Amino acid sequence: MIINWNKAELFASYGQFPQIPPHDGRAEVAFSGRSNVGKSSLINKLLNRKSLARVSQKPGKTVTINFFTTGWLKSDRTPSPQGIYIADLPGYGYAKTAKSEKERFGELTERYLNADRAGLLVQLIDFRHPPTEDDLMMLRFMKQREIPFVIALTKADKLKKKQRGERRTALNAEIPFDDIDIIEFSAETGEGVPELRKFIEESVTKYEQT
Ligand SMILES: Nc1nc2c(ncn2[C@@H]2O[C@H](COP(=O)(O)OP(=O)(O)OP(=O)(O)O)[C@@H](O)[C@H]2O)c(=O)[nH]1
Ligand SMILES: [Mg+2]
Repeated sequence: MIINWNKAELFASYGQFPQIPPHDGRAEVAFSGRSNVGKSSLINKLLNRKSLARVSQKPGKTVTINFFTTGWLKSDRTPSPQGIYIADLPGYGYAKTAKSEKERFGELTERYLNADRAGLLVQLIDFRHPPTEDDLMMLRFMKQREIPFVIALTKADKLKKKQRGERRTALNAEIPFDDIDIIEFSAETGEGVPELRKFIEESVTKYEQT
């Protein structure tokens, strides 16, 4: 499917457990990662918008799932049949988040994943650091559920070429699976945007064929 990446709008925000909007069969791609890893920045870059997804000054603040859609029907503002949904999942692993908020995060994300909506999950991992235990838990979950995923290594602009090579080598040992798709990404320079868009388009095409 060819996606019009330049027409995205916020579709809905859901923070109040247990609300998750009904799924209407359009393809959906979810973005997950620890708090501050750059999810909202990546989504904005992908959708060619400056501040569609809120980039937080205070990490760990947003315990909501924000849904975006790429393109509406002009007449009544329902998502167009060619449109896909993008789900910005709440960031995890922020130490200062209150316990009640963490529980709500867990419930919301778990409920979302259990609803089996995402045809693809983009797992964001900070290029500079080894994956956290929570990152690995997400990857194992995707594997176990057979949910297709791709890893986006964020903030690539912050690494020198040599460091990049070192981190890529280290990741091979740190991520306990073979044949993982990895895209190096920077919301600062736009590196990785064409690759990620192409990956999503191909994966949505596969999703439509099943
Ligand atoms: N240099 C650089 N900074 C980035 C990049 N992506 C995000 N940032 C910065 O990292 C911080 C967090 O970015 P967000 O996009 O809000 O991260 P998030 O994962 O959505 O965070 P939560 O919503 O709190 O879970 C912001 O200060 C961004 O400007 C990047 O590719 N390069
Ligand atoms: Mg965010």
